[in-house]
Order: sequence, then structure tokens, then C-alpha cells
Amino acid sequence: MKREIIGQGAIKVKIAAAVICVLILLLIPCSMGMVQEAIFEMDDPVGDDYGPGTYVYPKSAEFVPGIFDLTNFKVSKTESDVVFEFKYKDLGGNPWGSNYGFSFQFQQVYIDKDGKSGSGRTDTVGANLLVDPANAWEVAITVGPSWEGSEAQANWIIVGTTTHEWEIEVSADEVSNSVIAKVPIALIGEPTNEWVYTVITGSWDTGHMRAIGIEAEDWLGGGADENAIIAGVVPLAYDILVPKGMDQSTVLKSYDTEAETFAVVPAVPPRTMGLLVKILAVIIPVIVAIIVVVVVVIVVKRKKQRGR
Ligand SMILES: [Ca+2]
Ligand SMILES: [Ca+2]
Repeated sequence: MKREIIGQGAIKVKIAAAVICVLILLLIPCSMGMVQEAIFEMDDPVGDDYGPGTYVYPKSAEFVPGIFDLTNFKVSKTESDVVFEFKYKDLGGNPWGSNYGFSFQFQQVYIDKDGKSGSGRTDTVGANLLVDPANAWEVAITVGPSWEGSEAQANWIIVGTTTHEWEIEVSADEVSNSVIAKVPIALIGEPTNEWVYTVITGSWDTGHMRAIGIEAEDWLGGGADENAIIAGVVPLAYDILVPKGMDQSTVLKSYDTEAETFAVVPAVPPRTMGLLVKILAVIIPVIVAIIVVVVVVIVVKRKKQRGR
């Protein structure tokens, strides 16, 4: 009899331990969400730092391979900021002494907040590109290095027609090859899964996107279409994000040399994706927890039966 009571006590302890484990399993994703508060993330292919398929880097030795090859774009948030992270194959160091820790990349993000086609702006900051009118933007973020001894900078937050300077906290992480921009929520609003992003990256050149010619020179990119140069519609982007199933080269060749209109860049992601990921993030831990409880109950019952 005494042994049976001790046995029941041990089973109760095991059930309590199982319940605690299940609670921990449920709490881990929740606590991770509180720390990271990820909003959106997308990988970009490695090796597509050729703009419309033909671009090459300037010839000067500092322009090492991979510095214009975007590999990942991430949006997250803290209590006070929206954090944008641009990861490259190689950040390339900081040979020209920018206070922000990087010298080469010029990042531009155009955010469609309201999801209304035709509502907002479609122009870009000197990239010779247009944002798709279906994802016309309400907010733009531009992030560049600003070299030592140069006053040119373009770390701007553009809200509608108002440009805010000196409000972005810009830094670089040499370990992860990333440029990081923290933008106050007070200026651009609380990010939601409804936001979509048109992401354009290129080569910084004292306050603007570096020019691309037919042949590369020390300080000039190469590989541009001669007709596009004559028409003034050469896209000044080495790498952009495109939705899955679309081709970057096709997108960046969509300019019209006769009509003299720029190529049109679509936004990412499809509007339903963020919501789906969020739903799965809740459902999967619950299913795992149920399976664990069922297994524990079965094991305990079998042990009880064997005990008899
Ligand atoms: Ca890339
Ligand atoms: Ca790309």
C-alpha cells in the first residue's frame, strides 16, 4: 500500500514536470517575439549584383566583389524605432572613413503603408527608377555612408512631401556585412504586416547614386545600354528585391527609351504573406504542445497499468 502511494506521488510529480515543459514550450516563441519583434524578412539571391544583367563595378581597386550584392533585407521594431537591415555578400570595409562604418552602399526603401493603388508617390531619389503605382509610397528611407571630409549625406526620412534629415541612426556591422538604419516610429508610424517595401540598392557617390556608363572606369560603373544612356533612363541600381517568380533583369530593363520613361520596380512581399506567417507562428507551438501532452498522458497511463 505504502509503495502504491509513493508511486502515485511520483506520477503526479512527472505530470507536473510535463505541464511545466509544455508551458515553457509555449512561452519560448512568445518571449522571442518580444525581443525580436520581426516584421518582415526576405533573402535576395547571391550573385545578382549586375542590375539588369549586364552591370559591372567601377574599376578602382576598392570596389571588391560582392559589395553591391544584397543578400537579405530585414525589418523589425523596438519600442521606439523601426529597424531596417541590409545584408551584403561583402560590406567591403570602410576605406573612405564614413562615421557610419561603411563606404560603398546606397540603400533606398519605399514603403506603401495604405495598400491603396495610386495613393502616394512613385518617384525615387535619383535612382532613375519608378515605384509600381500599385504600391505607391507614403514613406521613403534613404541610407548612405557620407565619406570623411565630405558634407554630402542622404540619410533621409521622407514622409509624403516632407524630408527629415539627421533623424536616422545609421550603423554597420562588419561581422554580418550589414548596414543598419533605425528610424523613429514617431515619424513613420507603427509598422504592420500590411506594409510593403520597394528596395533599391546601388553605389554611393557623394550624395547620389553613382552613374553607370557603357564601359566601366575607375569611378564609373559599366555595362549600361547605350540607348538607355541617350534617353536618360539608365537604372542606377546594382541590386533590388523582386517578388518570387519575377526576374530582376526583366524588371530593370522595363524602361522605354522612346517614351523616355524609367523602369518600374514592384514591392515585396505579397500582402497576405505576413499574416500567414503570423498565424502559423501561433498554430505550430500549440500543435506541438498538444502532441506532448497526449504522449505524456499515454506514457503515464501505461505505467499505471503496469504498476497494477
Ligand atoms: Ca543579391
Ligand atoms: Ca536582387
